[in-house]
Amino acid sequence: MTSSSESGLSVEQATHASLLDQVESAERELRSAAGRSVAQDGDLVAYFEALVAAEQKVEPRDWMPDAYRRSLVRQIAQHAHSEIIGMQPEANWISRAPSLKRKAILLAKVQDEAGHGLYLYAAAETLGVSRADLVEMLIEGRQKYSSIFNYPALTWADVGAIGWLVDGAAIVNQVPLCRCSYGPYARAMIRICKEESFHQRQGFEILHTLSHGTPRQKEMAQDAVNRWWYPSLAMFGPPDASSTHSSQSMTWKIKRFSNDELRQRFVDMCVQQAGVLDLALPDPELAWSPVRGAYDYTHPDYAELERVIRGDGPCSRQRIAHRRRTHDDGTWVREAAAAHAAKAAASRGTSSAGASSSSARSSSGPSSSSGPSSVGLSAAGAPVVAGSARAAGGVP
Ligand code: BYC
Repeated sequence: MTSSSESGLSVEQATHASLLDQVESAERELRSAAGRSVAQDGDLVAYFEALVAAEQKVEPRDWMPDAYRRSLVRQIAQHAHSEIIGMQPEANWISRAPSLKRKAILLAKVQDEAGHGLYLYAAAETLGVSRADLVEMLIEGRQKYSSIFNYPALTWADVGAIGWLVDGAAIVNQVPLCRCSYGPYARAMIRICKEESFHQRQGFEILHTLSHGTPRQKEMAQDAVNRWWYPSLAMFGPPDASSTHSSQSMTWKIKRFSNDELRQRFVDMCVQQAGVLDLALPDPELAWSPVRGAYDYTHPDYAELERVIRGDGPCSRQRIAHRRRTHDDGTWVREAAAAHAAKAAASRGTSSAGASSSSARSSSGPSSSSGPSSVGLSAAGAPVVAGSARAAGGVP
């Protein structure tokens, strides 16, 4: 007979394998798109539209409409900020993890999130913005990050619920982004999704252990799921009718599915997994609809989402204050890295003037007609060629 633990993980493993299959298929598409089958006849707009229509990737060297560039910078920057701010609720538990093994796993997970932030800032930089400017905009509240990270992680079970629900929602949202029309973002997403799927598994495993432990542990797991369920549903954004960017983003193939489509996908996935966890989802309206072939469910409170997005979430001020403090604490590291880069450039006999003038770079991106050509210094001091796909790492 299969133990409940084995059967629990096998259901989760099946979902994990299917998500990874989708990521791998997106990776194959990316490689074949690198071959480019669209002819360029000089008409830049027509060429851009043909690339997108033919499922080819738009690369930093290509002409692109200003609005496409702006929308990508907006989304990728918000995404990068979310990864970095998202380290806070879980990092809070590193020193209180219940065993050395749990601590090592959580430490690795939080470090992964920092890495995801870096891939994404690098992808944004290929659009002609600098990471330093983006970080500044986050700290000044001029750019957003995901609403979910404004909720507190109150118990160890929250670390499980964050992994299962928050990383689960992130994967459902991000796997389609592996097929985004902008090459550097799609490539970054492939690496991120591969790692993210393990994050979700570790959360599931924490909750499975707790829900099959003592009555007090099970109660703690249920309480965490109760508190994280609706904020996780809200991560997918406002309902389609009030989503300002979806339609244009879908035409440009930045987004592949609407907010409500992805939210539904997430609900359907969680119902099955909650059964295996032997935990209830806190929604009395949850019921299979044979007509729709999906679960009916109660939507999150979108007025609350709006408030949290505006900066009025339970931990909003604390999150930004902490980010500002750590940014200030890191000033000497950035200065040391910049000084080292300048010294290295000088010893190679080249001028370091361009490398130290991050503020001289345009923060609005290069002109859409000429395409990106700026070279600058990232916040970590590494030279960044805005036109280089390599800045976003990975695949051709
Ligand atoms: N929170 O027109 P809409 C992670 C904003 S990190 C805050 O539907 P769009 C992880 C939206 O930006 C998870 N703001 O927008 C890390 C827009 O405002 P602006 C982050 C939200 O772009 C660590 C306005 O509302 N994932 O995975 O079409 C540990 C109207 O919305 C939210 C990503 O960033 C929200 N929940 O769709 C664990 C994925 N929802 O810009 C896990 C990439 C909406 O006009 N991003 N807004 O001022 C996306 O897929 C899309 O940007 C969204 C929103 C689905 C989030």
